Amino acid sequence: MKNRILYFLKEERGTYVSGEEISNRLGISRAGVWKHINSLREEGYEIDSKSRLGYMLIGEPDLLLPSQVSYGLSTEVIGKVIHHSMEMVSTNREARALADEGKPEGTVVVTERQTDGKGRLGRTWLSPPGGIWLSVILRPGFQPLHAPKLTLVAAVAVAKTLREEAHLDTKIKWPNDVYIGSRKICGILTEMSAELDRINYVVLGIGVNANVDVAPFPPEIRDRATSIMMELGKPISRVALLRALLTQFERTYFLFLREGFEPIRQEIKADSYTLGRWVKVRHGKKDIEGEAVDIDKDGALLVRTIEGRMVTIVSGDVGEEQKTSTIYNA
Ligand code: BT5
Repeated sequence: MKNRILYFLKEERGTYVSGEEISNRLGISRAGVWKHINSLREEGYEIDSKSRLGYMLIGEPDLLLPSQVSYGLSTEVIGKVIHHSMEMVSTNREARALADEGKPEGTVVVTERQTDGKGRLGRTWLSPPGGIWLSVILRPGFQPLHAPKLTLVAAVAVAKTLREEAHLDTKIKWPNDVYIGSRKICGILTEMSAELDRINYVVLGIGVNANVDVAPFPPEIRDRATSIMMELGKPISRVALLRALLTQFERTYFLFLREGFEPIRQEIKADSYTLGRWVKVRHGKKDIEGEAVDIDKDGALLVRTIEGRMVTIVSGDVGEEQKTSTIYNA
């Protein structure tokens, strides 16, 4: 009901709406209207009230509140239910707990800051206020071995969203990052609960440095990180961006479910940061060095080594290497 009152005020923005009109339109008591208006004010909405005129929405909080994000969101599955709180340890952790309780596909968890945001392999993801830190619960019907492709599906969706909404020249760094130039603007962490031949759920965690200042980050991270605000020189509407991201993610996810990985693969190849570069990848216990030449039909990275051997990298960290001319000519 609270959201219906909010949406009513949004539609009538710029004019006062009487308590009586709201109560008639939505079928609740005047006291009920007043109670919900106060609760909206507590969330940070500025609602003016004038004794004979009624209520007018004059300011909205810059928070990723479900009431804000859901307004005008036209997805079918993704983000139909959004869990939000001002602070979480990690949205992936929260989403896994919700998925264990049986929450459906498309459930989104989002927060303003994480106190222990997770990267891959136990690494830390710095998550101050201003970013978009979210996780999506997915329950795909395919075999667990296909799950890693979802990281790439998400990367395509993020890259496209930042290109369309913020006009940034995004590139996908295999397997889980989105870059602007040589700096990371987004990282993705995919976690799964599965049996041998069946996925229980996948939690897809996406961290986008939206209105984040990376200056306070430790130098080794700061020098390789950027944010939308830093690229544009001004903050962006995080609510609009999250809405666009959920919409784009659903489109890309549905495309993947319908047509398989090939269209996703083509998008990654077209916007790849990694392909064509000289890379060093940890492969089992060894480091493989060579040129990243292709993404295969399963989303794996193909690296051609100095000896001309083709190595398929299924997962791992890709570091860039300076290709020295002596090695190259050897
Ligand atoms: C990732 O790991 O890039 C996955 C990050 C996923 C974060 C999201 S936020 C919502 C959801 N909930 C979570 O708890 N996590 C997910 P990885 O490829 O391992 O990269 C981690 C490395 O990125 C760190 O070791 C730092 O070097 C760097 N890093 C940390 N915070 C960063 C930031 N905010 N921006 C850019 N780089 C960062």
